[in-house]
Amino acid sequence: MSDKVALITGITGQDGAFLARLLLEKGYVVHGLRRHASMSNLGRIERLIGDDAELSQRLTLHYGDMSDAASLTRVVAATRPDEIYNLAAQSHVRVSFATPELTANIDGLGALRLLEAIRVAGLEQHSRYYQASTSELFGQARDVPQNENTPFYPRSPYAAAKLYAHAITINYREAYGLHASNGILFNHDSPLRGESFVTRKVSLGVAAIHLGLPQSLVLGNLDAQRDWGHAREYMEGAWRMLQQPAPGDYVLATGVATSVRNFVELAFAEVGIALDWRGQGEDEKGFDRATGRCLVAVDPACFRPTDVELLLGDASKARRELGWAPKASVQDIAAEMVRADIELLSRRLDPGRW
Ligand code: NDP
Ligand code: GDR
Repeated sequence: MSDKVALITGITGQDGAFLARLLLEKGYVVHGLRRHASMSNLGRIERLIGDDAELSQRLTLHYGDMSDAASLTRVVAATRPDEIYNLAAQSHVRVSFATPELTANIDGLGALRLLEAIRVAGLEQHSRYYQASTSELFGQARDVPQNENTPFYPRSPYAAAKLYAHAITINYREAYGLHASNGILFNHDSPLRGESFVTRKVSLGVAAIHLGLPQSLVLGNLDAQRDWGHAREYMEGAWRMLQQPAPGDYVLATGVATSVRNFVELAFAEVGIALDWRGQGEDEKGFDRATGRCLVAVDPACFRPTDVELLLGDASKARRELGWAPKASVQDIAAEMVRADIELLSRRLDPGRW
């Protein structure tokens, strides 16, 4: 068992919950940054850790915010972490077009504030730092598959903010000798995925339709292709980056691209529904082949001013240096998410049964 101390920002998010569980299972003492919310934002942590008293007793949450340098400085100085994982972000690409300044502040300057907190505490030679970098940096890149040498071409305020965080992480590594690594992670999902991301929107919609709720699925760009892996496996990769003798930047990806349309088909297949697609672009619709009922429609409001059409990663460096390889396929992930949402919605519909 480890006696290390870790600090996770974004611990209440999808990845934060998986990473916290992984580190606690390895024996770490885990500190997490949480922000105040008018409704509890601890659901994911409670789902993964809550019922395990042994793990919970080594987990402490601290109020703080990536926009508040003093709170970060205080938490870093008080906890003196061996490893710091910066997962906190306004992580929704479409929302970043509506809130570009906030996104730059949290996702870009937030990373800088955390890195400075490490310096202020004099921990440059002690703490190892992980930055949640993203395949969105590649954006419109012409080279496919994308790896650590592919030039960046950000296509959203989110990606531009993350580009700053990526660059400043490398600068602190080179300027101050900090063990700081960027994990350039392609999309990774799970039943804990936020409900406004496309995979979860689809799994919730399919579960609702399966349970007979009056629902159809309204989506945007069905042609976009993503390289979808499982969040639990990607957090294992993030941890491995910080166990290396030297810091570095690593792509984590499956090497398989799937269109949004195909993901929708996989999710419906889990409940035995086959789709027929008719129409094109904004008029495209998906019909239940057996009943003719319209189940999927396209709404221009779900499109982005600029989207990323194809992300497909080459994780050979992670495979070689970290011994990391993804196992879950996109089919596995779609099926797991749909099953989990059927259970979740069943419980909501009939709380007395549980
Ligand atoms: P989520 O959106 O699920 O979680 C984001 C986390 O950041 C939440 O804990 C949220 O808190 C927290 N947060 C947001 N704003 C602030 C703030 N101002 N101060 C402190 N905390 C804040 O994201 P994921 O778990 O999916 O992703 C984790 C990280 O990895 C993000 O940085 C994301 O951009 C990046 N990433 C994700 C990928 C993916 O496919 N999932 C791929 C590549 C990169 P709250 O719960 O209170 O909202
Ligand atoms: P992404 O994830 O932008 O890749 O960012 P998202 O699931 O939001 O979109 C993926 C693709 O699906 C298309 N799409 C829709 N997207 C959403 N959210 N809602 C819809 O209704 C819809 N219809 C079609 C999008 O246009 C897009 O092309 C995620 C986040 O986790 C980032 O934080 C992370 O950095 C990247 O993955 C890698």
